Amino acid sequence: EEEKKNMKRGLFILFEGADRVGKSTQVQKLGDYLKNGLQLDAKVLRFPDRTTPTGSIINGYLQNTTQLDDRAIHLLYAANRWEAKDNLMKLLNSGTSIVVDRYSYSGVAYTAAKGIDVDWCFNCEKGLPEPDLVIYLKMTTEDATLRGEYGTERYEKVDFQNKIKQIYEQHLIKPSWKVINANRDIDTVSNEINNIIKTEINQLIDKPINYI
Ligand code: T5A
Ligand code: NA
Repeated sequence: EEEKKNMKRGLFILFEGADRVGKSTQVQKLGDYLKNGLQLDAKVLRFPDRTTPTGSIINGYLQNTTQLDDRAIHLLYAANRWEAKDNLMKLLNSGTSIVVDRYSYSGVAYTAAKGIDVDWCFNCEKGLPEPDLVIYLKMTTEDATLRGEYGTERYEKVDFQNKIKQIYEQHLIKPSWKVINANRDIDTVSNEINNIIKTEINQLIDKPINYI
């Protein structure tokens, strides 16, 4: 049995992007690479976490069985992250890396795309742990709609997806984010991401955990 690398703290790697760009697929692949390729303790997480009480309201909203005011659902998404904060900190401080499927930036992009002020949207995210690395999967909405099961949940409409992309790309992406062309086969995208992690991992874990 190979010995796990002894990490001072875990790494927080986040995947963001509009619907159907391949986030969940790549989150799983990177989780496997961290565990089996780099021999790290790693865990995969997603937001919204639909298994908690706030998550169950969010799930009803996404499946169009519950109607909610735009700001009310926004605050529930944020609460769904705040209730996970202690667990995120525990994992990172105990040396477990986390690969996360959506987080605060999804929260801002999807609510701001409804016409709500970006700064208002960001306020309730302030104080949450900040990811060490954000991977933004980018492709056109037209190509994303060609992928499986598109169009069954609330937000999966072309015009709205284009607005979400616009918020991400004009307001949220920072120079430190890795913007990846997601319109390639799964392994090509995954290999590019693995190489980025392999190259940057040592400098990333030397930094303290920051907060949004
Ligand atoms: N939301 C979320 C908010 O409004 N506020 C918030 O604060 C948060 C956190 C649910 C919704 O909630 C919103 C955003 C969402 O609308 P979710 O549960 O993450 O969020 O959404 P899902 O429907 O699970 O996931 P997505 O639609 O975002 O899809 P992914 O994860 O980007 O894509 P994935 O990997 O599931 O792949 C989609 C399909 O494409 C194929 C896959 O096999 C799958 O069939 N695929 C590829 N095909 C070809 N080439 C590739 N490279 C492919 N990669 C994947
Ligand atoms: Na997903």
